[in-house]
Amino acid sequence: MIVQTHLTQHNPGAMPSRIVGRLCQTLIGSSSAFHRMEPRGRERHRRAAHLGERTGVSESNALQQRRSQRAFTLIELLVVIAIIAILIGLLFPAFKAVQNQARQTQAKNDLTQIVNAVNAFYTDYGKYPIATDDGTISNNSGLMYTLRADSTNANGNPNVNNATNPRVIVFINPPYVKNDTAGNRRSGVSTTDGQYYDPWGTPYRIAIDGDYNNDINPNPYTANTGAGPSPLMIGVIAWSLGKDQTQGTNFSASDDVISWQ
Ligand SMILES: [Ca+2]
Ligand SMILES: [Ca+2]
Repeated sequence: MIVQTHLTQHNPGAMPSRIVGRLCQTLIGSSSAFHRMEPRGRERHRRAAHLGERTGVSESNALQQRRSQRAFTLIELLVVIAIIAILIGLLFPAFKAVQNQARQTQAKNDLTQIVNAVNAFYTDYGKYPIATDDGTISNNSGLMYTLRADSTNANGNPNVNNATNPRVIVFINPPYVKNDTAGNRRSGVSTTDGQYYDPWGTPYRIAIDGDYNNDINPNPYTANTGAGPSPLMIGVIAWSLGKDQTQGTNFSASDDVISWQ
């Protein structure tokens, strides 16, 4: 319309209306083509954006689908927890059994060291380190002070001023207990009471042939129940009351650990 008005203003009546119409058509057509071509970049951008939106939506859906496929349901989670609980229930007793076996092995090793220390003392001094008979030594602190060459003036230590071990020979060197409070002493010597404790918290028992007739009489266990005859033809024995911290009678039925087997 603008073009038509313009042409009319400059040469009114000189040009037939058909030509004017064609010119207008041409110019308007060119103008339309121009307008169609000019925003082609924007059109592409819009289409790309639209396509991108669609792609984004489809990707989001696929992601959600994958997540829903990968996620655990509550039932599956409960089943997994139940299986883990059953496995722990099965393995825990086995773990405790292994732990107890390790403690028995440690107790056996400690008992062997005690017996060897007493025999070594006998070899060095020609007598046993403590005045005793064949009876059970329940409180081993005096014996341990002597064998450890510890002259501490405490707990009725017979080795004060190295009285019972004048050559100050260390025959045994056990570790100290980690927790030196009543009921918590394990696997070592207490500086509080001087006793040597087993892995379950009971002082090791010891018997020495204090009457020097080459036997321990009687055997602390019923004869021929797994701990030998009675009397025992041995100079020194030591034993642990085991996990139940109680002296057994029938050795095979007890959980005790002994040095002479
Ligand atoms: Ca004897
Ligand atoms: Ca026992």
